[in-house]
Amino acid sequence: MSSPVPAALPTAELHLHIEGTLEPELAVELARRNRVRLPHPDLASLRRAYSFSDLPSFLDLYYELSEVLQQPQDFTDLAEAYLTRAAAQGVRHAEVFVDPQAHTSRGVPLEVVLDGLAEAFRTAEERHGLSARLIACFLRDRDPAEAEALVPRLRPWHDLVIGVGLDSAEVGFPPELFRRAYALAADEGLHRVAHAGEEGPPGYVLGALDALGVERVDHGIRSIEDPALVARLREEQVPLTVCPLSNVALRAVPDLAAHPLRAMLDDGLLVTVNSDDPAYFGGYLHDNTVAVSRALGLGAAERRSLAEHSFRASFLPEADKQRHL
Ligand code: ES4
Ligand code: ZN
Repeated sequence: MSSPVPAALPTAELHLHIEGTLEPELAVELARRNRVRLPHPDLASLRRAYSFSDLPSFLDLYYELSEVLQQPQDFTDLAEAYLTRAAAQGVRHAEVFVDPQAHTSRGVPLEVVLDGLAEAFRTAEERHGLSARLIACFLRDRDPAEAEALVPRLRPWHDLVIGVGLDSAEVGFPPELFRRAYALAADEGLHRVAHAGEEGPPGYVLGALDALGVERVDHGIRSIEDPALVARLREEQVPLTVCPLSNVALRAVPDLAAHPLRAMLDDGLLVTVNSDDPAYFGGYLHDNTVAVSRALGLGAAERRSLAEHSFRASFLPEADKQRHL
């Protein structure tokens, strides 16, 4: 007999790329609406393309499909679909990544992206009972000067965009390249996070902390290879946003049973569970929690800790955190 599926606890989602919520059905619909030719002629062949060997092989498809996003309404529809699904999986607060350069580099203006998303985020509280903000990520495999130029352009949206992040292909693009962009973001009063230690070595996590001054590390799973780093992450209670189904889909870990989440929890780290690119990796937030709990034998007490961690690790004002805890 299989054990019952545990109920979804109220949770904050802290590692979610809005472009990674583009379900194949919506991609096909937007391609038709915007007369964009997809390399995969139908839904069935598109679905077959969702099989990856590593981060770069995933990013090829992720950026290719992002091209169907053209008009403000496309970004609104994308965000509305995500917020609906997230609310159904217990998400009460979301700090959502967006990749502005993935759009501006192909001629879609920044205001199309941010105003389109803002439209959906504005009504998230009343429609879905969840608060949502954005974190604008720099693409680390592009010129750091582009990232530096993006920072002041975010000013008109500071109610919505509360921070900056760093994503895309990791290996070969160390955090130190973005020292100046992060210093500019800090001067603007923006929060700072970065992907580090997903495919890259523990030294990239150290670089994110020391060169970029990040308040939270995205993934960070390879930190466990460096005991001194683990001790520091525990002492400073640096949050790590872990994405189990993503790590398996991109082969950062061989399978969920080998995922370091339990070891990280047992080490006293402030880890949270998140969905990363749920349309590509097989599930939204609660799907991740259920799957990793089964594989690692996490019980109700551990799931409560994960949910509590998520609010502690969020950038919500202290009073709002307390309301959720
Ligand atoms: C990403 Cl899983 C992951 N890693 C790095 N960059 C990304 N962008 C979208 N998903
Ligand atoms: Zn990510």
